[in-house]
Amino acid sequence: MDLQKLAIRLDEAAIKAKAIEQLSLTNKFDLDQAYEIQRLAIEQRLKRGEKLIGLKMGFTSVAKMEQMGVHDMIWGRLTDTMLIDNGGETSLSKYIHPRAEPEICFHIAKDIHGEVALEDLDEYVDGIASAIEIIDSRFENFKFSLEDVVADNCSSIGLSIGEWQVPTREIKDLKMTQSFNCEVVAEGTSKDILGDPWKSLQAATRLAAKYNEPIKAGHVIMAGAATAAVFLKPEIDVMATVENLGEVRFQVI
Ligand code: OOG
Ligand code: MG
Repeated sequence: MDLQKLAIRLDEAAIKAKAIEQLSLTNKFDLDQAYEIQRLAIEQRLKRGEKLIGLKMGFTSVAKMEQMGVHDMIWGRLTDTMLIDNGGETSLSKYIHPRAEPEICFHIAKDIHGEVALEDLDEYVDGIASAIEIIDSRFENFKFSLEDVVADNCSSIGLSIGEWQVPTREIKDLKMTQSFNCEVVAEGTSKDILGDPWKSLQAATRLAAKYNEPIKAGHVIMAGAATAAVFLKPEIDVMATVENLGEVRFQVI
């Protein structure tokens, strides 16, 4: 099977903001091949001059796994063109069927070589912030298998990060809220991210080591959503608040 061809199909679907049929309906590929398709698709972005800014974890909460019908943790890559300024705006025309979800994001202080144990992570983190992720599956009806969504870079398309706060381990049970035009549309607790979002960062170090993807100083790691994601609508103010970590917002135009 031509993994490069599948990678290009996904990359073009993202550029054109046009959904395609699930790859797994007509192609048989396993999880490792799915990660290779993801790597090749990101390579297309890097060739166009985009810069890798970090990684995202996905399906680190039961709410997300249940919403999407998938039952394993996944990870994807983030690039600079996915960033939306805190307080900035984003146009719906860039997306297929975008959804937003409140998250917690880690800022990496120094290069990570290999898996790091949960208790040893502190020296690698110099900031924690509230964040919003926009996901936009390239597949019709937002439907996919685990392999499909991994190949599709875990539906990544956008993220906005709030002000960096001094790192603390006390983020195990923080209220997380997302609102559209001040109306709450999703609510949860950071406890639902693997019981502790730091565990998501730990998993990121394990998976990055396994797949030979370096985590570098300055990178950001998104820990994954605690709640189901909500479809964006035109002309809304999207805001996420994480208790103690502050808020982050952008305008949809
Ligand atoms: C896949 C991305 C999952 C998360 O935070 O769990 C994810 C999807 O839901 O389309 O980003
Ligand atoms: Mg997410």
